[in-house]
Amino acid sequence: MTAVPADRILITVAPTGAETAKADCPQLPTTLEELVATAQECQAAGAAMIHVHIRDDDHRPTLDLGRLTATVEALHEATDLVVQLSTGGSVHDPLEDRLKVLDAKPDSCSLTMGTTNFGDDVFSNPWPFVCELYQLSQEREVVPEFELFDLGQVHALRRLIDRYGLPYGGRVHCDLVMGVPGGMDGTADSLVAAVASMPPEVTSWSATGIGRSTLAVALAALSKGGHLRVGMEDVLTISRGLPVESNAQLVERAVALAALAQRTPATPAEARAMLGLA
Ligand code: KMH
Ligand code: ZN
Repeated sequence: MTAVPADRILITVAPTGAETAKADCPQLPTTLEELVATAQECQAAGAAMIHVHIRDDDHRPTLDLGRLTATVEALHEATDLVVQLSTGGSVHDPLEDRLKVLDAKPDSCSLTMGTTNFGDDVFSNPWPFVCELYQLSQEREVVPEFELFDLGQVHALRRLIDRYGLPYGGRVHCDLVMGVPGGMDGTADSLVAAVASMPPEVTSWSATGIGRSTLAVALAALSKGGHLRVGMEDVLTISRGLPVESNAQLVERAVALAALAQRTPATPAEARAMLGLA
């Protein structure tokens, strides 16, 4: 198994998301070709994992299983990135469709630990759904990334592990998603509180700050020794009023910030070892 030096930072890119319209942001990768090109650029820039939402021919969010399967295969073929499919989808996706995402055979899947108000919408993750998705990930040998939008969800992770044991691969990787209107705010104080509440089984965690909280969260995560998720799912400006040009630009900035903290981007092989995939 690949040894992972202590200074390594896992950079995950979340290039698309389900919330932004292509018409509002033409540089958002919404076709398979754009996604693969983005993935290659982001790997070259220092990303080791990709968190994937896909779109249909009209650029609208979809959980179509054929498309998801083709996307996983194309990303595996064109890159070495750890491929993580979103099971969160969009706020409109039915829970049954979200469970079927695992049929596309990703390396990893996101798994949100509870229901969150999400702007004016509700991102629904009832406890029985969380348990079912978790058990399915164990059965299908998919490594979950636990998405934590608030402190209650950090405690729910403790409860999940107590009840069902460790994930496939034996590692526990979390991602703090901060600054969503309805979830915990994107501040250093909230990040410190969330990290302090994590169960002892957690082996790695990253953080991402939505919108204007991006830099505050990234800097706090680096200060606490965490990993980073960046990408146009989470932020569309590189500085006040200046649109992001590409996902690779956000990865490059994460690499530069990490370098200031004397951290080196993990390779995809190191990321696999970190996540229990190797
Ligand atoms: N699109 C959000 C409603 C995930 O990918 O698992 C949910 C989300 C989380 O993005
Ligand atoms: Zn997502």
